[in-house]
Amino acid sequence: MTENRHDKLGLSDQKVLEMYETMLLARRIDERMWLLNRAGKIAFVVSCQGQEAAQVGAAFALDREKDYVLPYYRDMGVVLTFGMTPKELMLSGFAKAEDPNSGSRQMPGHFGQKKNRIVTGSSPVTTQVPHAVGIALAGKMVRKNLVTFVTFGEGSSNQGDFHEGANFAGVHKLPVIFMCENNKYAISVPIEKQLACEKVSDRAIGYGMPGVTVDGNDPLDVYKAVKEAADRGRRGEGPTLVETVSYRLTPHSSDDDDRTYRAPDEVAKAKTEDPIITFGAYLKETGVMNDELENEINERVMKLVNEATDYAENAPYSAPEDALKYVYAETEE
Ligand SMILES: Cc1ncc(C[n+]2csc(CCOP(=O)(O)OP(=O)(O)O)c2C)c(N)n1
Ligand SMILES: [Mg+2]
Repeated sequence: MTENRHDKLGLSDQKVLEMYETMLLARRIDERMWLLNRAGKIAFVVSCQGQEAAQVGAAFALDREKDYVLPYYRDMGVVLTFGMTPKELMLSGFAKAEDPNSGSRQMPGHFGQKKNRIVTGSSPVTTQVPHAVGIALAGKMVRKNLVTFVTFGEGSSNQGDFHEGANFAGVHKLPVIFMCENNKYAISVPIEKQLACEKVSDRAIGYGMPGVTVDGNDPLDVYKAVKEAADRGRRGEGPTLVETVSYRLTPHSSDDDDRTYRAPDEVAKAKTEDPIITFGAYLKETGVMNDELENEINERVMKLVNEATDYAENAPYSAPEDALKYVYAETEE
């Protein structure tokens, strides 16, 4: 029998099943979006596939009532955990008026929802990092005891925004969790052409914070690291850099052909470590899930995905004149 690791982390069987269901939901929404894209129904997809364990494991370690998340475009697992619904994600995919992220102005993947403290990001990568640092500073000034959680790819860890944000957070001991989702590629550029140091987490020491690298295919490993980082932040001890190592299982986006820069057997090998499969196997080996429960979860997830697809496909587009809104304050005639 596989050792029960979640118990030791204070996670009940119910909680790890919720984690698994959220990971599966993210995966199935993403897969549906690809089908819709190839069918010509939605314009663009940028995937979470392969990173669900890192995203869901991390988000479960945060306080969903008060912490702020500043996700990057792949973080479907983070935003689902923080309360965005499959319908809302599909509305964004179909670019419909009711999309809460941007009212259909932004491309999918630009997550933002005030009521769930999901802070919207910009298309230039890594701009969310200094935003997270600023919100952590504000939270500290008003003594909210909140932490901010910001994610970015390993390629993005080369941007100035990361270094400036990390430095400021380190100097001022701000409660920020910097989580780098290392998926081994920045579009076509492999990791060895992106970094001269061995690990992204090696960069932490330069900013006076701890840096850890964990298995991004294991939601429990990620949960543990992010929980420790959140506790540290709330105790006033400052930021932490967490690097989760996984693999991007899809092309960079629906507009990319990854066969031009990586070998099919490399992708096939990564698929054997797919976190949906390995975490599902862990739950079975520890007796938390059986075939019957797995089928039940699958059916529940597919029902949500189907309902979300139908709802969003039939929802109205924005009125053309709506494009003129939210740039300047509106005045009375
Ligand atoms: C400042 C900036 N430069 C370039 C781009 C184009 N771009 C979008 S995603 C991306 C790759 C980012 O790689 P990584 O940070 O590893 O994230 P991943 O997509 O692998 O999750 C690039 C270069 C951009 N959006 N912003
Ligand atoms: Mg990457």
